[in-house]
Amino acid sequence: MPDLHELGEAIKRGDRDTAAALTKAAIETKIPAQEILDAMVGAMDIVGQRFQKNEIFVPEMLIAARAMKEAMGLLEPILVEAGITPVAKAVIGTVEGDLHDIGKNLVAMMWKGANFDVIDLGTNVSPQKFVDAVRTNNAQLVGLSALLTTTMPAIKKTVDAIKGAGLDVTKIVIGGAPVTQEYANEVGADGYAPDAASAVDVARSLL
Ligand code: B1M
Repeated sequence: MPDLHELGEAIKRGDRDTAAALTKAAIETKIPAQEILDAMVGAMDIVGQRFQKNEIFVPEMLIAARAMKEAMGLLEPILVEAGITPVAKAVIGTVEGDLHDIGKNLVAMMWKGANFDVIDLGTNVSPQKFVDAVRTNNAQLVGLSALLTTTMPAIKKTVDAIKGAGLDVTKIVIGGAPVTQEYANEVGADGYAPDAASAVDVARSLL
């Protein structure tokens, strides 16, 4: 009988091969998809908490997220079959003029780890492209990342464009090195997260 605790441990230490093998075995032995998913999401929650406490750093979080991604790839068809849907649909991107994507990718991975369906628009994303993606995908959540003081105003433009398009039900979370809670308040964003792990907590609290 495959051990879901071991699956969680493999994800936490970023052991992709073991995570994939245990996921396959769990699927083959007909462990309910929801139980497998809960073990994975629980493991990523712990990874996030360790990151927040500075017990682990970006590289460890990245390899854990990659192991999670690999295992999720195997589980996804089973979740679809079982009618288990992601808890939310999220659109994420780095704002216009900004090419930094490492932090944004980390947030996208952690959101996927929390069982959000994430549409990643990449970098240098215009306000209109965010609006179009939110509308097309009926997204409940938007993540805006900015790493430059010179691109912070693009956060405000994007928030204004999304709210101005009548998409007020969509919650907007912002982050990035120069971004603060005060700035989030000033531009009317719904939430601010200082790091990728907190971005999960903030998103869950808004949804
Ligand atoms: Co650039 N860069 N860069 N850069 N770069 C910084 C940001 C800078 C601080 C370096 C410095 O001068 N000390 C500085 C910005 C200064 C400022 O504006 N205050 C800077 C500059 C000036 C520039 C250029 C203008 C340089 C030039 O060409 N003259 C240029 C701009 C290009 C552009 O975007 N138009 C530029 C270019 C680049 C590279 C392309 C070479 C490369 C980016 C590669 C890539 O991303 N694919 C790069 C890099 C790597 C950096 C540094 C070294 C590292 C950034 C990084 O990835 N950090 C950075 C200096 C530094 O931070 N030490 C620097 C790791 C990452 C995990 O952290 O992205 O902060 P971070 O994400 C964090 C949090 O911020 C948060 O979660 C993550 C952690 O969990 N977070 C969110 C991020 N997004 C979030 C979204 C959320 C929530 C949380 O919700 C949606």
